Amino acid sequence: MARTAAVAVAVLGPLLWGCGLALQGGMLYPRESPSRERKELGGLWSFRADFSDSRRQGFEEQWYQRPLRELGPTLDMPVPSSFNDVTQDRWLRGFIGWVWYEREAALPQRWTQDLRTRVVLRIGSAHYYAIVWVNGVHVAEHEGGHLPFEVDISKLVQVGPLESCRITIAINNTLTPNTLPPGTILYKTDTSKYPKGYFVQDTNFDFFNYAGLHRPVLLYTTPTTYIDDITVTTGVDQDNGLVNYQASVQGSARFELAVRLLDAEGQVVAHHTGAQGQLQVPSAHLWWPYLMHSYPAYLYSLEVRLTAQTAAGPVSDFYTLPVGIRTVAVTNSQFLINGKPFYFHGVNKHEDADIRGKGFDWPLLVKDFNLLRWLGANAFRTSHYPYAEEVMQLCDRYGIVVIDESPGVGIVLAESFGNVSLHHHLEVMEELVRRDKNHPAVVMWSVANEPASFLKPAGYYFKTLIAHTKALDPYRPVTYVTNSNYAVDLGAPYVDVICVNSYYSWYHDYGHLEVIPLQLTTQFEQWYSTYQKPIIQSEYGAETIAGFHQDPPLMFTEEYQRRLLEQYHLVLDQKRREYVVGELIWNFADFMTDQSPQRAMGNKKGIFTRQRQPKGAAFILRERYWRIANETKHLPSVVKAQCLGNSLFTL
Ligand code: BDP
Repeated sequence: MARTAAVAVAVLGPLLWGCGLALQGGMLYPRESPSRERKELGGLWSFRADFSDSRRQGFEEQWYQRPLRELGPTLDMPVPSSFNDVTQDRWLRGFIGWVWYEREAALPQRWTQDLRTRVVLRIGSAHYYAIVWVNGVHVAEHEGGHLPFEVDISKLVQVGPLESCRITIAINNTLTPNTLPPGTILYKTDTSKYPKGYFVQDTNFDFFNYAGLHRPVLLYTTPTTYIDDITVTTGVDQDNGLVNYQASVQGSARFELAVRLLDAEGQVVAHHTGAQGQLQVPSAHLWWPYLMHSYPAYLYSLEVRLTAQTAAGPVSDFYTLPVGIRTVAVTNSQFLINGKPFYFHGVNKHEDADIRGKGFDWPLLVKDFNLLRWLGANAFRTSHYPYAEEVMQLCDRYGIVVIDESPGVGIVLAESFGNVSLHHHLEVMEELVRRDKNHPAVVMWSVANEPASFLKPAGYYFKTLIAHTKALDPYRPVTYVTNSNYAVDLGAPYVDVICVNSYYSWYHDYGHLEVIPLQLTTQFEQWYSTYQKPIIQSEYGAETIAGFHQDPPLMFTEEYQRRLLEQYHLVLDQKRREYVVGELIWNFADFMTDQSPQRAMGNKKGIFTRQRQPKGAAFILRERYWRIANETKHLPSVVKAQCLGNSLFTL
């Protein structure tokens, strides 16, 4: 973490503070189609961290102008991955400042010669601030480590015979009071204790600030006149499914759009022409959450076909979007999906694993979804930042309901409630809604986790943020997750659902599990009587080191975690019959944090280890979640039988 170097955020300043890139383009997920190709740029990239005192050597020497290897030593760096844990270098593990990634990409001839082809470079996530050059030309900058950005590079690669291009990406992981999440660089100026220029990155969140190219980087093509964005909202009218769509086109004003909706068997069930319209689906199959229906997660395909006249002749573009027909609504005591009460029984997650840190990894992802289904979990929250788009796609396919959270975690300084921060936060919500609006699995936006919502500016901050998010998407409820006291939470009047985190008999009353029922009951009753809104227990849990055992239970043992859960469940079982609409355990799996005396190699509140092996608590939750699913009476009888027999589920 620390290193004797004057990193000087001030020196990085002009690049870091240039807040506010207007949102451009629709950011449809790059899918192959008869008119679109994609080329993954995963694998080994050249890498160098700028260890110079100013951290500006790379800019001074213009490392983007020539291949990185010609300017000094480089490392092989896998992409996607965090860079922190893949080497043996302790300085790189805790590095703060600019790191440089570079690779050559071979380009198919057609891409460089056919001027009716548009070539786009897309970066799934670069944490935190990124600057991109192609063949030494600056093409993009992006602030924010958890959402994709892209740039049209056609002009740079369609310049005569060219077989490859060099992509250079500089990334800075420094967090400031105005970034999301916020952080502070602390300079340790007492020279009797620290060398000159010593600094550390301070944060107010409980996970390791992994950095690098965390998600796929790829090139894709579209025709020069192309479908730029599609927005779908759905409704239900008796037996009819309603699919409202709106498509936008770039590149030409003279175009026609034809839209078809196909069912899961590939049969056309509705069609329409024009840039917007409503498709009616008689006897529609609704998108139901996992364990709420015998055929959950039913997806239709919306095929959009564009034909346009351009100076170069006719052009066609095709894009297919998965669509789930479902409705979401909130009453003062219920969360409704398709008009039926939905109870969130699930987890909070992190993007976190050995070696790769926050790097996207298919085996890990599929394992996590298999564990969720084994557990009988029907929901998770993307604590504490947006997850990879591929995660959202699997949620759609498996019926796992998502509370989609922004990276607004650790907003506790007064400065982080000011206009600069608010402006950036609004922009991040725009990017998040733009990316995830069409996922049926996403049923609620969470704008923040545990902000200092008792501070005076929090009232205005959350009023503005929530109103803006609702204006972007009137079809989903909005919340933020609080650990404040019900009486002083200045943002609570604006949320649709109260999400409360509490750690009874963990962060206080150590060992006194017997006080949980009283304290939890008081918590729920106070919040409900003040706001009359449905409540989700959005976090609860206990640090547990797998393999530690003690009976009677002591803190950190598997027995303590189990008993603590059971005490919570006593109250949840009463209150879920009233106004509590969900429970999400903290956490799905153990995860890495900064080092501190409170953390033994990371946060150990997982019900699975970091390697995804179950602790005792996983079995308690599994039994509970399947039992609750059974009570909803939607579960098909064959699944019920399996559940009651406690056999293995391979749904
Ligand atoms: C909660 C935070 C979460 C922490 C958790 C904990 O929302 O990020 O990891 O506490 O202390 O308050 O384990």
